[in-house]
Amino acid sequence: MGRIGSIGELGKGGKKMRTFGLVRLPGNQLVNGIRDNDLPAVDTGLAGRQHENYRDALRQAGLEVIVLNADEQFPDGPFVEDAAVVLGRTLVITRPGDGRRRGEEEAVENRIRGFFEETVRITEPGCLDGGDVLVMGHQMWIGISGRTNRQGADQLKKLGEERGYRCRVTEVRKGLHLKTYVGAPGMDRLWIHPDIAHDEAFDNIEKFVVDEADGYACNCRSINGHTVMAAGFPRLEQWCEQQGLKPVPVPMSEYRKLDGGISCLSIVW
Ligand code: CIR
Repeated sequence: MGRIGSIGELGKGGKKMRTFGLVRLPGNQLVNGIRDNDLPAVDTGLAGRQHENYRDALRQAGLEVIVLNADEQFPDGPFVEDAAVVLGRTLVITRPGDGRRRGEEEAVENRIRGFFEETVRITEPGCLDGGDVLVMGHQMWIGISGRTNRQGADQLKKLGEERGYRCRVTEVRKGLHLKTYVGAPGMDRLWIHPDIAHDEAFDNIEKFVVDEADGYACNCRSINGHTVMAAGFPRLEQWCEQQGLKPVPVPMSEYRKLDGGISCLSIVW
C-alpha cells in the first residue's frame, strides 16, 4: 500500500520533490501492441533492456520506482501514463480511448491509489488517455485526439479547475496524443514541434521550438531537475545543460515502434 503523507516533500530551495514513479514491465505480447507506423517489428528482448534503462533513469532522477508485472492480456500495458493523471493529491483514473486498452487502468489504480487523498474517474461517455494531458506546475493542457473526446476533456478540465489548475483544451493536430510533440523538460518551459508551435493554447508560455528532426524528443519528463529524454538528440541534451537541467537520455527505439515516447512509460508523483 502507499504512504499518504510522503507526497510533496520539499527539496533544496523549497521546491516540491517528486518521489515515486510507477511503471509496468513489458511482456512478450508487446510485439502485438497498437501501432500506426511502418517501422520494423518490436524486439521484445531489446524492449526489456530499454525498460530496465528507463527504470534506472527514473532512479537517477531521485524516484522510488514501483514496478507492476506484465499482464499479457494487455500488450500496451507498459504505457501506464495513459491509465491515470496525477493532480497533486488527487489520482484521476482515465477511461482509455481505445477499447483494446480498457481495463489496463485497474491494476494501476489498485497499486497506487493508497498514495493519494482521493481517487476520481473519467466516466462514460467520456474517454481520455493520459498521453493527452500535459501538466506543468498548476497549468494543464488537455488534447482532444483520436483517444480523448470532448466529454473526457471537459470532465478532466472541471476536476482540474476545482483543484486550482488553469486548464486549456486544444485539438491534437499532429501525432497520436497531445504530448507526442510537446513536453516540459523543466518546470517552466516547453519543447514543442514547429508544426504546432503556433497553437494558441501555448501562447503566453515560454517554449523552445525544436528542429523538426528532434520532434520525437519533445516528449520527455521533468523530474527533480533532471530531464529524462529519448537518447540520440544531442542538440536537446545540450539545451538542457545550458538551462542547468541534467539530461538523462534513454534509448527508446522499441517503444517508438509502438508510437510511444518517454512520458508514456511512467506515472510520476
Ligand atoms: C497505443 O497506441 O495506445 C500505444 N501503442 C502507445 C501509447 C503511447 N502512450 C502515450 O503516448 N501516452
